[in-house]
Amino acid sequence: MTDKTVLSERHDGWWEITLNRPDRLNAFTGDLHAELRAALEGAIAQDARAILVTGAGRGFCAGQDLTERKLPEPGEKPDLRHFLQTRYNPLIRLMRETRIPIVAAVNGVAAGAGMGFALAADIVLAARSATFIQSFAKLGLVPDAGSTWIVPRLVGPARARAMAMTAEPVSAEQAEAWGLIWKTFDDDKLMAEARTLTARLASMPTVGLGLIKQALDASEHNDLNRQLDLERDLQYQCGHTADYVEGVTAFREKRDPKFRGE
Ligand code: T3D
Repeated sequence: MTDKTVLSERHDGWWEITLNRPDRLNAFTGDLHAELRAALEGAIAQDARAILVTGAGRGFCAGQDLTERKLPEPGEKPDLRHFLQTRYNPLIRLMRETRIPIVAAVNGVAAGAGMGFALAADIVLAARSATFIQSFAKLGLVPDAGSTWIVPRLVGPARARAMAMTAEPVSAEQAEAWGLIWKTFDDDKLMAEARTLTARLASMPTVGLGLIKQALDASEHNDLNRQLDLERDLQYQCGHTADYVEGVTAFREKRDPKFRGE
């Protein structure tokens, strides 16, 4: 038995990071936040070329641990900004700003900030039995962990508003049909599929994948002209990588490329 709230396992070029509070459906505590940030930063610092995040047990992540906070006494005004500023916001920024591709394998319910955490990944896979819940409205809260930004961009304003205001669960298959996530798999196939995908990303041109992240993120606020200029500049950078030369050479030689991530 381990009392670690996050497990981190190194593979060949990629890391698997598992939230490990299964009896609480992997709800976020201060310790879990700290260990998750350390695991992500550690993998990035140790030259991970892809990262897989998932949850232990039957849940992916049930959002903020609702037993962690002391509720305010009458007349007391708690400062919830503090927890977003010091925990959730740095986590989501780290995931979006790193140039390393992140895959989320949503093995069970992803609720509240747990859903925002899942959607901050670049590619989201889910078990058929998983559900996605914007549970905040049931607590008198607004969606956080980036949900008010990413959910409308993925599924459109009508679905985003209904999800946020009703807090109704959305099934994995519905989430896939809406474009909230990439793919759904049978429960017993999810982890094998997620590991195969993450290992494949780790063997691809890492610099190019990172610049794809940069281009797609920038497109959220750029007009076409600025985006065309950005594509030109990023392609210039890609042209200087060994992986570009290897990709074109392998195509011409009709063989599989061997990318080194540089
Ligand atoms: O304060 C701030 O920092 C503000 C920021 C907030 C960010 C947020 O994430 S707010 C949203 C917080 N999360 C939720 O509101 C979800 C609460 N959980 C649920 O609604 C349900 O548990 C689920 C729908 C996720 C799953 O339901 P079900 O029936 O599959 O499981 P369950 O029986 O409810 O949960 C299993 C156990 O996990 C249970 O404990 P028990 O009875 O076996 O001892 C349950 O209490 C515990 N658990 C589930 N979610 C949380 C939790 N314990 C603490 N915090 C949780 N969020």
